[in-house]
Amino acid sequence: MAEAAKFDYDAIIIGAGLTGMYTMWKLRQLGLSVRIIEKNGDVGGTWNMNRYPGCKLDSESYTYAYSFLPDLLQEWDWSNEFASQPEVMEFFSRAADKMDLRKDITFNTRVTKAAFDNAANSWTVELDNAEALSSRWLLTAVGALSNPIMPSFPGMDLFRGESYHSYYWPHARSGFGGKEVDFTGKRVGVFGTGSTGVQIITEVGKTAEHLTVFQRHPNWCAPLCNKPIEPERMAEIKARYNDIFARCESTTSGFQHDFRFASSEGTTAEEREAVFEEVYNQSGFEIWVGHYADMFTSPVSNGYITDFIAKKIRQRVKDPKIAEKLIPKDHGFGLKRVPMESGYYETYNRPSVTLVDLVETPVEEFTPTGIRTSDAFHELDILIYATGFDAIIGGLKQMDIHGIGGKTLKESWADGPFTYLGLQIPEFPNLFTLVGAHNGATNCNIPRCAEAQVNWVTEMFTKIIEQGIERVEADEAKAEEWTQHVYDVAAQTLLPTVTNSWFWGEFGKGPKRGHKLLVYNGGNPAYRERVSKVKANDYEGFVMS
Ligand code: NA7
Repeated sequence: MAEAAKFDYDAIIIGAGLTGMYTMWKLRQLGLSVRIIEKNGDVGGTWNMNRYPGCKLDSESYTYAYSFLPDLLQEWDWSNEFASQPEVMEFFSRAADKMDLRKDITFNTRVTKAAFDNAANSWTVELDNAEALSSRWLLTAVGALSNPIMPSFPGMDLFRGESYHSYYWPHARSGFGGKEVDFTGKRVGVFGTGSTGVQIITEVGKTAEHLTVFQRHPNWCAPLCNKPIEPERMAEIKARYNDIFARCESTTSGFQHDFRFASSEGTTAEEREAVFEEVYNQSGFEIWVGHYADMFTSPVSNGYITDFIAKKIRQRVKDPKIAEKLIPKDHGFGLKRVPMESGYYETYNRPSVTLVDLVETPVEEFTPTGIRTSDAFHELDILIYATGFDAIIGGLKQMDIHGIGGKTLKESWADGPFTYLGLQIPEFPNLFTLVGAHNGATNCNIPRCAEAQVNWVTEMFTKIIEQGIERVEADEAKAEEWTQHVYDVAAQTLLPTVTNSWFWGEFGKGPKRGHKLLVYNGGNPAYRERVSKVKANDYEGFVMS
């Protein structure tokens, strides 16, 4: 496709994380001219940014690797079942070298605006360096968790100690300071007890003079059971990579783990106890997606595993009052992302660790030396915010995106995400939202489902190139049907009973304001089947011209 004369590029990709990198490689192979615009200083997305202490995979390392670089897979030895951030970053950095990607990436540059030209069937993206670039196709690969949020408390700016958000952890390449943060002899405060906070709290608790955890809601956490990968095991993994990836392709969430039983109905308490005990001591997400599938649909079944995990927390935390504060009362196990932990609960047995329940004793104000809650003053040297992200749609919201007739994405999504297969938005032709809202790759072991998605989209590009197609647009009725399907699937589960998690966003105005699900939870095989059918029906629902 030699449209470079008409436009700056055939395709512009936003984001050089795992998805954007692979997309560039695939589109290049089709002969397209491609540029990635990346807001940060290197490739790797999430793994380039989240350099906080304790940051590691909750997916088995070897299931998280790129499957399409066999040489790299064979030369790479994973140190642990669940690799830490530096190792994951190094893997994807080396992958970028192998694919020779960096020469076509504009780093440290944000897309501020993207506008569709209805006459030319093209996109113009404006960058924060005042440059503007045009392309026929625009693909966003901005990440599901790339737009961090900070809380707002009275007097926050007064605090004179060090403050860090987990996402903007200082490191040399990012320009956020390039230093190691030393907690020795320091009084540290942490906000946030999601997956990130749980990893940070466990690690910082080991060295800080004092650690104060400011908890709003506890989460149900379960043991990661990480361990080193010995050379013989690594050799065996290398020999089995194809089988491992095939297994992940077939499972509900793209992990090796999958449900053993459809239902817990008819089981005895002893049988369930034995199953739960086994999966609790097994590594990774087996505890979440490896036993009774109906824990996501039946309150009774969900109650069984919830009670089991509560019992474990009570066993592991010595002070019964602290244990009760760490047990969620507002949702069942697994209905939010389960933080995987390596000694998290035992952290609260250290005399140097204080748990502050912000529901009981809210923050009143920040001062230069610490935080006053309703019942105490906490002196602090360092504050860490593990307060999460404007998830799934935050990366797109950051940009001013205009479709046909100048319609903004904000207008289109005023009442919630509106997409076809999570991949295209009606009235925003030639725009593909990879691993985005309502998309089968977002609630999954990301590299596995992202690769499948990129493969699917680039197969569509083969057709586009062969047939000289200049415009691809989601059919509105099909998008309505898909959006409803996403909600209908969720309505069959217990997921809508817990809307205060990053799976959900708030939309609408006035009395109509409410939570809308941001992810598709029909599972990996169902999504794959759906998109295969769409392809077999000549990309039904994608209007091509
Ligand atoms: P999460 O899972 O969204 O967790 C954010 C945490 O921050 C959560 O415990 C929140 O409590 C807490 N939070 C947010 N705002 C506040 C304020 N104002 N005060 C106190 N506490 C607050 O983000 P993570 O970074 O942990 O994990 C994101 C994903 O990254 C994770 O699921 C993995 O897939 C990787 P809340 O529960 O809202 O009361």
